[in-house]
Amino acid sequence: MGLPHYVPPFFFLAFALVIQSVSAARREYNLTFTTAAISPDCHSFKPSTPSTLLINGQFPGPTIHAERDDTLVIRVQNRIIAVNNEMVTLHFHGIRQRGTPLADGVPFLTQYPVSPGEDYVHEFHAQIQAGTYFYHSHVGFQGVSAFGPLLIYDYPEDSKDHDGGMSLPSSPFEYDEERIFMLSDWWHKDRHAQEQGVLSENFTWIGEPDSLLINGRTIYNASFAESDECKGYDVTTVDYGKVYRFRIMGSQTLETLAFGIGNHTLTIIEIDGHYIEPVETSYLEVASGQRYSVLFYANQSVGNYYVHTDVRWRAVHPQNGIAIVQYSGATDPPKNIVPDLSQLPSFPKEYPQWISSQFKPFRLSASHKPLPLDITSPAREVVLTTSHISLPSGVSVWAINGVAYEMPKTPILLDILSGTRSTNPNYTAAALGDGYDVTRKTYPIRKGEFIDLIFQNTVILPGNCEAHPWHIHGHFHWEVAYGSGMYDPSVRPQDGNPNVTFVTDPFARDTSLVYPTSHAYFDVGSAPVNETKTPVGCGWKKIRIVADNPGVWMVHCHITAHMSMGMQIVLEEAVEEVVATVRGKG
Ligand SMILES: *[C@@H]1O[C@H](CO)[C@@H](O)[C@H](O)[C@H]1NC(C)=O
Ligand SMILES: *[C@@H]1O[C@H](CO)[C@@H](O)[C@H](O)[C@H]1NC(C)=O
Ligand SMILES: *[C@@H]1O[C@H](CO)[C@@H](O)[C@H](O)[C@H]1NC(C)=O
Ligand SMILES: *[C@@H]1O[C@H](CO)[C@@H](O)[C@H](O)[C@H]1NC(C)=O
Ligand SMILES: *[C@@H]1O[C@H](CO)[C@@H](O)[C@H](O)[C@H]1NC(C)=O
Ligand SMILES: *[C@@H]1O[C@H](CO)[C@@H](O)[C@H](O)[C@H]1NC(C)=O
Ligand SMILES: *[C@@H]1O[C@H](CO)[C@@H](O)[C@H](O)[C@H]1NC(C)=O
Ligand SMILES: *[C@@H]1O[C@H](CO)[C@@H](O)[C@H](O)[C@H]1NC(C)=O
Ligand SMILES: [Cu+2]
Repeated sequence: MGLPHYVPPFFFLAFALVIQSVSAARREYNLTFTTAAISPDCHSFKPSTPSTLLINGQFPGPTIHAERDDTLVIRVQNRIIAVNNEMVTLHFHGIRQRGTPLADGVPFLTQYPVSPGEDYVHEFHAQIQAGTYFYHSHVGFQGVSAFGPLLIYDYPEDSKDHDGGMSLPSSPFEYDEERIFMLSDWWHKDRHAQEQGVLSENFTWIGEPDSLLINGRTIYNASFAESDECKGYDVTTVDYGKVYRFRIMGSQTLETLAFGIGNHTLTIIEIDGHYIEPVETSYLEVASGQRYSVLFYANQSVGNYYVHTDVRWRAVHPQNGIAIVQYSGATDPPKNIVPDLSQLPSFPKEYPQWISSQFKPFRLSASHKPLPLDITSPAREVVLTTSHISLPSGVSVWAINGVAYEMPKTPILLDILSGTRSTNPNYTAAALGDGYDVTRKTYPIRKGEFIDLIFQNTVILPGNCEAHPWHIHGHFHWEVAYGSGMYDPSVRPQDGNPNVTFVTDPFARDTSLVYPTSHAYFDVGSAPVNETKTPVGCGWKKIRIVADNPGVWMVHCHITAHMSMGMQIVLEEAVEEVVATVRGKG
């Protein structure tokens, strides 16, 4: 079982020919929202009203499986019975929705949110995408529990027996079985109160999570574990000698998490739905919205091993992000096991860019282009400078180029389709300015344009700079450059500036973490300082997209509280083609 462990290219090509003849399926799922009072970490806290959202009665929600040529028909059903008439949507995170912007699930952008008793049907095609995705609510703080896995398989054969014993011919890597690890964060606080707090004139931060959950479970305190209600730690079983594809999903709403498994290395093969050249690592960094697939070689002695997740780039560390990988034949650990924290995998701080500089897109051969992009093409740059500011009213916002997002009164996409919104923005004027159209309240982008978005972290001192995971709807993107301090467009690769890294062979993904490169919470040497009230640049990342998907697409920080506080923009893309695109599909 040496590395890299993948099938030779000729095998892959032979397979590619075979799959051409396989016909696509229509896969229907009903995803039904209800509420319950649950305690996934076995703590005595339960919200006073049963406000935790479940999907099909489960937390996390059920796994959606599809092959990439399939059409998914997903009926979202709001069956919440509560006094406050709570509305919902579902977003299919990482799915490009080419030609199907109505299926993207963003409230007041692509649809009205779904009221209790109502349904909304999403219909879309995965097209050339295959990999690890997830779905989550895009309303308020619902995503803390309203989420579940969405897996798109390359080949029809893959999804037949994903939990069984057969060898899966999943391109281009070989493995026996697969397992899911959904990470999330959990508070002993009422979700509605948290949401009101961050939007209030009397700003109250949501606080740091009390627990870190793996597949919706942990034990906050071993003394609570005895109760019948407590499900204990999540246990993943493996057989000695097999190779597994572990899919790790960043379904948490705040933290950037490290993830590791005791006494085992992980070989990364997929990032956000794109294969990379295998990279062996002792741990992963998973920001909110990011996903990884790793190969896991069950080649250690038969026993139980800790799975560990912990907070990165913020100051508070719940000591309970724990689960267990159990080899068949090992003795069951006691339910109320008190973990020896010194035995957990530890996570060094490889500051600031983790090991992403080692990631290269997967190539079948030297000449194979994994993605249709000439990275040397010039692109229009749009700098998105973000800062946390307190308005005179007392409301605290995260603004982008001085503007905090406000939800439109009616969904922009529906206004385009009904003809009540103009479909001829002045692209030239937007491009001459900072990209923002103040009348439309969007960033219009022209069909076919190459756009570089620069996410610029700033801090207004006294304060701390933070890590922000940026997610783009309707697209994947390439991370083409990053650096510390303030972005300087005049710096070129040949300048050898140590503060800037240009990525020569970028990999694609859909959620990129922009690191705080100074004045950060953990950076006790330099924070907080207070010499100025002018924003200070503290890190940036440049990502590239190609405008090939007419629609209206959210670009936002995937930290739910930041997003609620305004850290989102809308790309209004090839708007003159949206009506024909949507009608053409419908
Ligand atoms: C999904 O819900 C619809 C509407 O309630 C119902 O007609 C259909 O039978 C359900 N399908 C499944 C697979 O449960
Ligand atoms: C604002 O918050 C403080 C501290 O939590 C509280 O004492 C005060 O009553 C709140 N004021 C309003 C107007 O809600
Ligand atoms: C766990 O709960 C017990 C009993 O309530 C308490 O004595 C102990 O301090 C708690 N431990 C932690 C780490 O909270
Ligand atoms: C796993 O690693 C820990 C820490 O390095 C070590 O103490 C322990 O003996 C190892 N366990 C096994 C089963 O190899
Ligand atoms: C287990 O597999 C890993 C990954 O392939 C490898 O690095 C390691 O040497 C193997 N260990 C044993 C004991 O075979
Ligand atoms: C679009 O904006 C450009 C630049 O401001 C301006 O020259 C042009 O007249 C505008 N076009 C229309 C149709 O308003
Ligand atoms: C890099 O950043 C440091 C710290 O801000 C600064 O002192 C230095 O001048 C920068 N180097 C270049 C070449 O810009
Ligand atoms: C920043 O402000 C705090 C409180 O006003 C003060 O105690 C501290 O000395 C200041 N730090 C610097 C570096 O000026
Ligand atoms: Cu999202």
